[in-house]
Amino acid sequence: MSDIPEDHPRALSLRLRETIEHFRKQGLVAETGPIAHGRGEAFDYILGETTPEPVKQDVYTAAALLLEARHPVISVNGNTAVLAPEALIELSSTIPADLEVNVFYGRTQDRERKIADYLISKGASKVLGVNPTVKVPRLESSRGNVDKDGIAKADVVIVPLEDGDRTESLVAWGKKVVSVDLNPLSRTALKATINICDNLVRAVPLLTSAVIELRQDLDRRRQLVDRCDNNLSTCRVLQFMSSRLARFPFDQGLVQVKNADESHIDFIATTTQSCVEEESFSPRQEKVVHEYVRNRLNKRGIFILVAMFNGKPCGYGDGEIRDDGTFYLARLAVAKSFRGMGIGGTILSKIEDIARSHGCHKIVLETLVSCRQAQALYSMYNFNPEGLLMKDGCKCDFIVMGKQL
Ligand code: PTJ
Repeated sequence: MSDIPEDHPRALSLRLRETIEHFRKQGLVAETGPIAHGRGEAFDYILGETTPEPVKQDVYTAAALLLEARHPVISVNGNTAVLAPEALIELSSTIPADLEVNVFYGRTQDRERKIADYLISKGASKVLGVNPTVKVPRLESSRGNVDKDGIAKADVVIVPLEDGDRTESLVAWGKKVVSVDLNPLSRTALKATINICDNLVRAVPLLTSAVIELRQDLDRRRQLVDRCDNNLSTCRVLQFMSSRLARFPFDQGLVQVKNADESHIDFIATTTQSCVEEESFSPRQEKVVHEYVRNRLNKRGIFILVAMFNGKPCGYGDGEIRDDGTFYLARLAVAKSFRGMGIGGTILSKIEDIARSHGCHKIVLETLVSCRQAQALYSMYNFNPEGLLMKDGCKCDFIVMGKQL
């Protein structure tokens, strides 16, 4: 294999790729094994190549299922065998659970033997699944061939990195399935009793540690098994992924909020005008033209913040401290093409910091009753509706919202 420098930022990932490719040439990994691996890598990027907190809980649930099992078995395919052989062997002796070769592509005794021999060369004492004699009911593919002393008898099966139909058939056969699949939306992940959405190379050692930790803790084990809910786990991991994606502009330092100056007047006036046109601001706000903004800049007690995306203005917030000690947020607007990225919330948080640091006890604002999007944003930031307002000379109703600081 090639020399990947230790300090290469993606050394582990490159090494795993080379491992997959090396063993593909040897016939242990299926021809399409590298494609499956690449799909996993893509999802691992979204996870941040670490095991997220919600997935750690799923690891414990899986460990509890394995410890409560009468006959647990670890199914091993080509990719799995070469990615984490030692870790799988350790897991198998810790639970304890037999290892069983089970492959989908090009299932010949030669391939089964190669994978089993490889695991034995790495320290496994026994590997099932070579020349299996039992068929999983209603599963025609070669995945359906299982060992009479292994998966056929098992009540819990660990199924890492797999295409979907076997998990469904195993569950229909009355078995519990622990899958390890970085794609939380794969059929395997969705149909499993519990999916561990993590890279196999991280998940297996974590699973071994969890098995050790839970071995004596019968109450916790039973509780984990009772509370096992793969749909909830899927939702939590999807939520983790989507919030990680949503944080991207902020993690990358692409968004900054600063005090507005003369150079932002044009942006503020134009954005305000478009908000009036799309009816998220009231027609009265048409008065927020260049001169009006210029007059507010650098005035004591008035704060105009501008959010910058990659150096370009993308939103603003304009408010003032009132004599009664409240902070009145007169306007908050994000330019159309920058919406939905959390920029409004970022400006709002800065406004809150300013209000607090100036001793204000509350932030108040008015927003059009018809502008549900704005109300949803303010509610998310714990603003509560306080009443309705009819403004002179304007036919629009406003909802007053406030947040105690
Ligand atoms: O050795 P065989 O013949 O049994 O074939 C094995 C593969 C993996 C080629 C076969 O099962 C297959 O084609 O699988 P799929 O349908 O591509 O599904 C593999 C799943 O595993 C995908 O959802 C990937 O995202 C996921 N995956 C890939 N690498 C990892 C992973 N999940 C966890 N850890 C990984 N390292």
